[in-house]
Amino acid sequence: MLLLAAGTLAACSTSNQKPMETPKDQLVHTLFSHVEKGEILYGHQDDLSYGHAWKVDDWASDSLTRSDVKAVTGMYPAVMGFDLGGIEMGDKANLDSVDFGLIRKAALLHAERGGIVTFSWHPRNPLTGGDAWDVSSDQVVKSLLEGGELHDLFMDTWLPRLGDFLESLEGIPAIFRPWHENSASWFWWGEKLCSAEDYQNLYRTTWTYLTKARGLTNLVWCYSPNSGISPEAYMSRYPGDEFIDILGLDHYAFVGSGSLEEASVFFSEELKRCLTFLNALATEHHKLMCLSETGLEGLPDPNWWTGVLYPAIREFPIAYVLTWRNAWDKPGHFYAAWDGFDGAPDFRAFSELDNIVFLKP
Ligand code: BMA
Repeated sequence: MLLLAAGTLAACSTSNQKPMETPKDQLVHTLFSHVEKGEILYGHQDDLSYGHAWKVDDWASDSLTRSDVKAVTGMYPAVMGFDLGGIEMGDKANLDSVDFGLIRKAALLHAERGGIVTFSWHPRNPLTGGDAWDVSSDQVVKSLLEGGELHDLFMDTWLPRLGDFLESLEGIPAIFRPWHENSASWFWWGEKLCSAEDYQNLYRTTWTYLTKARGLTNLVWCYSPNSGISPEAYMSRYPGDEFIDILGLDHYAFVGSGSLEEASVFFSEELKRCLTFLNALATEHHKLMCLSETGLEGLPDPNWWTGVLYPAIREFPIAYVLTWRNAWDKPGHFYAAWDGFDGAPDFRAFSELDNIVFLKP
C-alpha cells in the first residue's frame, strides 16, 4: 500500500507543487501519527522466517503465513526485524542462516500486508575475519575510514553489496539501524574499540554512501546505543540530526544469579530511566524514539508482558518496541511466545491492550 501510494503521488507531481514526500518521509509521518495517538507498535525479529522449533524450508514457494506471534495472538507483529549480517561478504544467507532471498521476500510481503520493516546489521570483522563480536583489535573502524587499509574494501565492496540489497527492496520504506549497541564494547565498533569521532565517521560514511551515492530515499535511520549509560554518553557518539530519524535504545532483561523479581525491578527501573532521558532528547532534537531491541530470553516470567514490559513503557511516546528472535534451533533462545508455550496467555493479553498495535492478517 505504501509503495502504491508513493508511486501514485510521484506520478502526479508537477513543478509548482511541493516536493513529493519520499517513502522515508511517509514512514516517519506514519510513525509520528501512531505516537500522537499514544500507540506503540509491536515488533519481532525474523518472525516470518522461522520460530520456536520450525523454519521455512522452501522459501521461494512458501506463502510466509506462519508466525509464532500470529499463532498466539491471531495477528502479525506490526514491525518485522531482519538482520543483514553477511551481506557485506556476498553470502547467500545471513549470520543466522536465513537466505537473503527469503529476507527480501518476507520484507516485501510484510510491507504489502501493511507492516513496517527494520534492518539491523551484524557485519563480520573485516580485519581479522572474525564475526561482529570479535573485539580483538581496536583498529577495525579506523581501517575502514579514509586513509585506512580497508577503506577501499568498505567503499567498493561492502557498502555496494549492502546498497544492492537495500535497493532491491523496490522502494518500500525501511528502518535501517546499523552500528547498534555502540555504547557497549561487545562489537568491533563499540565504545572501547574506536574513538567517538571515528564512530561518527563510520555511521556518516554509511549514510552518505546509501543516501547520496546510491540515492536511496526509503531509509529511516535509527541510532541505537545500549542501556546502562548517561544521556551525555548516549549523545557523545550521536552522528548528528542530519543523519538520524529515530533515537533508539537496546535494553534487555537478564536473570543472573539473583531472583527473577530482582531482575524485573532492575529491568524496569533502568528502562524508565533511559526512556525518560531519551524522551527529553527526542523532543529537543525533534526525533522519534523507540525501544529498538528488548526481551527476556526464554520468558521465565509468565506475566512479563503485562506485568513488567507494559508498565515500564506505557507512559513513553515510543514508536515501537521490538523483541528479539525465536531461534528455531535453540529451544531456550526465544523472546516472543509461541503456540503451546505456558506464558502465551499473557502475550495474548498484551496484544489486546488498547494502545499496543499488531498487524491484522
Ligand atoms: C543475538 C543472538 C544470536 C544471533 C544474533 C544476530 O542476539 O540471537 O544467536 O546470531 O543475535 O541475529
